[in-house]
Amino acid sequence: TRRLTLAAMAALALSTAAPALATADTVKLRISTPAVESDWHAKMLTVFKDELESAAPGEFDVEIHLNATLFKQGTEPAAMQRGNLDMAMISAQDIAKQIPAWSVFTAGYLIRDPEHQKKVFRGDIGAEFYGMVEDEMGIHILDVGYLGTRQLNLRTDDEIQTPEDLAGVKLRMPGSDAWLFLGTALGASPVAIAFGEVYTALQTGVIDGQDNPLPTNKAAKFYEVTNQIVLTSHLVDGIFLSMSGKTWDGLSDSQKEAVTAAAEKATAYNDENRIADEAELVSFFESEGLKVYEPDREAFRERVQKMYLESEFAADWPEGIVDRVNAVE
Ligand code: KDO
Repeated sequence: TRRLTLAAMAALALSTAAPALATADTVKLRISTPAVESDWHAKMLTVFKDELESAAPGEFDVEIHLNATLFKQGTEPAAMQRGNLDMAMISAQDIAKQIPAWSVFTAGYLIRDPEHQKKVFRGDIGAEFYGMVEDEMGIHILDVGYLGTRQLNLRTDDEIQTPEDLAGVKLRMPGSDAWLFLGTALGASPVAIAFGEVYTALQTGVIDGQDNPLPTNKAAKFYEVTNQIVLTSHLVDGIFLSMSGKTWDGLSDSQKEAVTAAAEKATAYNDENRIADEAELVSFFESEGLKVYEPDREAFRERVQKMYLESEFAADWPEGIVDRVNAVE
């Protein structure tokens, strides 16, 4: 029996030995994002890495680059298309620059909540729209993650009840036409600034405010340099965990399966934590001295929806898409 025990111990030691070493065949996956370390979509990349590297030992080496240190915000799709970057979390606004039909998902007050978002993108509509990205951009979308519901966050003290109250308010938006239009539709004067520069722009008063979901406002510490959060809930935002088609096409079928499964675990982790956080964060911001309140949301909804439907973006939306999205229960 003694010999058996020793053999069992040896087997155990082998199975818990250091992970398989990287070989020449190890696929390196470099991911770039502007996300800050403590935000859920940054943490979900670590979940992705851990899941994938343990599911297929030695086959992948996932390298995560946060804070836009590898590629500037918004340049990730082009980098993946050139084959200079393997993975990123891209926005509908990024995609809309190349595929105008995608601007439908940049419209305020269309997606209703995180559950609606998952159903839309994991159903027929998602298959159709992901197919366009695969065919026209050479980018493979793995899954949608819930980035959160965007709210106004201002350094000014004036109460905001309706879009008219935002007249002349310099509202930072990420830099693209689709994002800037959202700022205009809300009634503000949009200013394009990259995510990494928002804190300083708020601190120095270059802008009057910015919009992001509550968990991001906490993670990026925007509450330190602002006075109020107006719960407009104007965009139920998504982030699409994606891979360069060049990298994707080089994977075996079992590797593709492992990558897809790890991506779904990662977005599930992100969504769960972010939804829980959103339900609790109002009291955190109040304890930091911010005013947090709901404006006349119907006034915002009415104006934003009307402006999108009448916009030049809508001319590129596939026939009937708004009704189809609305019909997803
Ligand atoms: C932002 O710049 O406000 C934004 O929320 C836009 C998103 O599409 C995404 O790029 C996000 O920033 C970054 O991941 C940082 O959280």
